[in-house]
Amino acid sequence: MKTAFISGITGQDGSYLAELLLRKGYFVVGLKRRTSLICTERVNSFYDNPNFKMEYWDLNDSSATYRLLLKYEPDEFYNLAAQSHVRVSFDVPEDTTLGIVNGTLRILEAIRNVHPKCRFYQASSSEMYGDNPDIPATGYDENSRLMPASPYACAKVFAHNLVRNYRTSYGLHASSGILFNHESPRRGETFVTRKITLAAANIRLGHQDYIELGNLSPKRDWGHAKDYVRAMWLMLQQEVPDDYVVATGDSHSVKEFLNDVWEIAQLGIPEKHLKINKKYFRPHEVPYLLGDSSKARKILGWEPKYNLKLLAEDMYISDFNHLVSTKGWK
Ligand code: NAP
Ligand code: G4F
Repeated sequence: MKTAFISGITGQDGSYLAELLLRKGYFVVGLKRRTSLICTERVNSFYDNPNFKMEYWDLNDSSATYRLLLKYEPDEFYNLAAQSHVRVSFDVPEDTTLGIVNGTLRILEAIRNVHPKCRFYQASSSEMYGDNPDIPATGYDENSRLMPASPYACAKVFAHNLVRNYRTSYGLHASSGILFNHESPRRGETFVTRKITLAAANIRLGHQDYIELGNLSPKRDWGHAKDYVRAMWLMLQQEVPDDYVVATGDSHSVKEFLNDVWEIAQLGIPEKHLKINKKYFRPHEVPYLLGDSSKARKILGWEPKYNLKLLAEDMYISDFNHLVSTKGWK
């Protein structure tokens, strides 16, 4: 039986990846930082699975990384932990950057020193392309120039480079997935897609009057997290480690996503329930993201199953049903 470590187990991707690996017969060790509330909502569905174990760990603690690597000798390590909110990274730049940069370095060093057979996955991000004005018509690929536009993205570029450096210098099986935005019903409530689907469900049920948003023009290549965790696993099954872009190849503005959700919720025009609030604008915006995942499609055989419409429906229906069942609203 293979053993996999997942840091960021309580996050959106960590929970979907754990479910995938458990279905594939892995023993999964979920690495969780200490929080004042236990916050295990996303892992409750598999918490009692005998092939799952949760361990306390933190990006800022090397000793825990060494101790757990020696205890479990995992085959694979998926590093998904991060302060992952771009806007928040402008407010807490040190915490965001130190966690992503030093946290990734700590894991790579520990693997190199005590368990070099362990395969490593790094959660790199399309945010690394930033405001690069030279977007190829088919989208950014693995060789496109990185021009990060936030503390979060700068840190992800540093960690991304570290992974390539450790792969070359020490022969580690270390790969980075440059994942474009991916969403789901488990998406954090302050990311724009989830904020929109949750607001639509609340408005539809008569418990919210309007939604406050920031800049509606930026375009994103949005996919479904369930599709994207499959790509992570595929990367670590390859004989040769490498970096891969994972994206749908389709980009839409925040306004288009808002329109789609309002249509699904049958709420009429969004302007009836919309207020623009400057506080949600960023000091430095990433205007347009489109990914070219030809390499992942060719080498990993990866294909997304969800398009934007299916994604929006899945998120809205889940939010609507959850409000009805937990609050008793009709
Ligand atoms: P998420 O829902 O925000 O989850 C982040 C996870 O990291 C949570 O489990 C969080 O724990 C944990 N974490 C944060 N700081 C930590 C620390 N100091 N020590 C240990 N754990 C810590 O993010 P996600 O959407 O699942 O994304 C997973 C990874 O992919 C992240 O690295 C993100 O930057 C990257 N990424 C995401 C996307 C996307 O569109 N979703 C795209 C590209 C890359 P708590 O639950 O305690 O907060
Ligand atoms: O949903 P967002 O906060 O996601 P963002 O900034 O693209 O970052 C996400 O995707 C990255 C991959 O490219 C990940 F690396 C990162 O960890 C994260 O998962 O914002 C999307 C867009 C932005 O242009 C933002 O300015 O939506 C715009 N927006 C407009 N109003 C808003 C809002 N974003 C948020 N969060 N909240 C708003 O009210």
